[in-house]
Amino acid sequence: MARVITVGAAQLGPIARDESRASAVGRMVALLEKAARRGCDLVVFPELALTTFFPRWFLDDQDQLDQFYEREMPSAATRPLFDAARRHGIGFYLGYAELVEEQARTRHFNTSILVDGKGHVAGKYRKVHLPGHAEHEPWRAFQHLEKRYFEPGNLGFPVFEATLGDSVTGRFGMCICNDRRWPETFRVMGLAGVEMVMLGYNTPVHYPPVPQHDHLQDFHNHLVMQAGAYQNGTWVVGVAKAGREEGCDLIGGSCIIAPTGEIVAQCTTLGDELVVAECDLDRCYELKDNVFDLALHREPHHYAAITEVPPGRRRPT
Ligand code: ING
Repeated sequence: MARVITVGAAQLGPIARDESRASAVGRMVALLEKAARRGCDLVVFPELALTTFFPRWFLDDQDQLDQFYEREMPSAATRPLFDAARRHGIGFYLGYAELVEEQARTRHFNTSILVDGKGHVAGKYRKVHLPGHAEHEPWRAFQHLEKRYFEPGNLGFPVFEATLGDSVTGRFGMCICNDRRWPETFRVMGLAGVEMVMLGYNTPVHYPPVPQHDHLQDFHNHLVMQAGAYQNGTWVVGVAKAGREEGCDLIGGSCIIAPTGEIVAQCTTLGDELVVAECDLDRCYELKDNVFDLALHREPHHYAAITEVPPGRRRPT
């Protein structure tokens, strides 16, 4: 019996700086209801899906900044999304800014969770690769202060067994935005046998350090996700926060990618949009058991350089 789950990529258009969480949640509930009508078992939402992409501004008032983070999940504001998902028996991926007290200090992460069809948090991930910069750089048309507002994730790249839809159990992994540009992200999960990687992204068209690449953003977006899917024999679902958000153009291109690397469904607008595909998790093994049989073909004793930490980049303890 093939293990098929019906997956929805639920792209969001812009979220205004002063837009309430209730509004963003309402938009996601509407997409989830549409996904239910189309028989979805799982819905993937974008990175930082509850607020505008606030790292685009230099904010030095910590209280003002902390307004963009969630202290609990679900909260009163996000409960309607959890309730709608449970009502329909649909699992979902949600990206949000997490503020948490851990090891006796306040920590800030760019986080995603996988919630199963019963409304339980089946897995959590914290963004490892933080792009951008940590100090105000006024030369930029807009800032990208993820290195200031978040710390690198401390959960690694876990792969979770979860049961979705008509009792289909699969191996699910998550990453967030810039993580998708690093092959190590997909390979670590590939080595853990991942069958579907979910990720959200907020990707500006304009990349201030190298503006001559602006026209390549959509190409690079699909290039890295299709490569990650094919080279690890996994489904990949990538979902954008898209459109002109507070004057900053974000790419769309949300899509569902098969383990062969083929895009099987893709959004064509820059607004709230749902695309759906039936994903047969067993198709992963067309790759995992053949061209990318990692146990049979890899030669790890030649790869040590990949995990060496360059001097001066000692991991924080
Ligand atoms: N955004 C962008 C991303 O990695 C970026 C940052 C854009 C990096 C373009 C390099 C090139 O898609 C986030 N949020 O990581």
